[in-house]
Amino acid sequence: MRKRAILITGVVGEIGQALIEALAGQNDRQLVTLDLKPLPAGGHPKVIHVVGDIMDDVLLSRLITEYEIGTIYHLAALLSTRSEFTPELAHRVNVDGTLGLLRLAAEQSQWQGQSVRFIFPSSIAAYGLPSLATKARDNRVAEWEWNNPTTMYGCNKLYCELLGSYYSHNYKQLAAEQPVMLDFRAVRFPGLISAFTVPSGGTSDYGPEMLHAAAQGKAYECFVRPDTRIPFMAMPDAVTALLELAAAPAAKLTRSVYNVTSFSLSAAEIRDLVLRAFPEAEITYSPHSKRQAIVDSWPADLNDSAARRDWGWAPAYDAERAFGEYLVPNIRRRYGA
Ligand code: AKB
Repeated sequence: MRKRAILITGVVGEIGQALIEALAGQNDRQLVTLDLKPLPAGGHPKVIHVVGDIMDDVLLSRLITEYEIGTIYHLAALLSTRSEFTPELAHRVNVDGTLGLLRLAAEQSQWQGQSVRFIFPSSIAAYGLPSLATKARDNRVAEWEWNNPTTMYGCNKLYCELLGSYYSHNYKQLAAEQPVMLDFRAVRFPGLISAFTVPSGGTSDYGPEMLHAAAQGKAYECFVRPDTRIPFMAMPDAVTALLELAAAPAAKLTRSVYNVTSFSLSAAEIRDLVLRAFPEAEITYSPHSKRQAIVDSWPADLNDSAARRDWGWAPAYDAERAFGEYLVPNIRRRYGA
């Protein structure tokens, strides 16, 4: 008899490390995690970690002979800045990797006779606003607006949302017998800020980088203009969003992709919050025109009313609480600042 399990891909990334702690604390299901890298600090007592590639079909087949996977959190991805240096690799990882897992989840749904739940973090990168004037006018975008990403990562996320919906509702729609469909659910995250990890390869990274640099007494050159505004979220709220969406009754969901957000800040406002905690910090601006253009194409705020209405989404951390109660105290402890 195979053991019921939750599979998390890309677990060594920022979201994965926070998600493991939350799932390990609340679940008696076996957690099976997959990443190209080993788990930091030698592993986690409640987790079976597999070092491997999501593109390795033999490895995935082996996993499903050993475990009956009921939920997949598919976190593995190359982020926006990194993807622009290696767009074809990004496509392979972000799209082909997701496609392989969707197929696996679809086949498992049929085999088990019940839907496998597929939880997918998408991103504000799925949006692409054409100008700063439009960004100022259409300040709080809804899920269906401005789906014109300018980055490979944004294109990948948007397309994978569509693939997820296809595998949920229309997979093999002309086959004689309708298969049991998987249950795909996605959140579009804003920029995420963790007290415990520093992101790499993203374009919203200036927020967390500014704070982590200040706590270490390092000077920081912000790569966007002071007036640049996008939405952000503290990592505990990001984990809550994934868990709540995964737990929501299917009958309540009216969409497969939901915006979620907590607070919108300009780079200057982030700098002010950082300086309030670390008054000696040296933070200057040296905008990088191409990264600036990417962030300028992302919305200033997200309309997350569908998530609030359908599954009770409500962030616990506004900007004051995120910095005052979560980020600054934990970062101070981390760096002994
Ligand atoms: C990135 O900057 O690429 C990510 C994202 C906004 O999805 N943090």
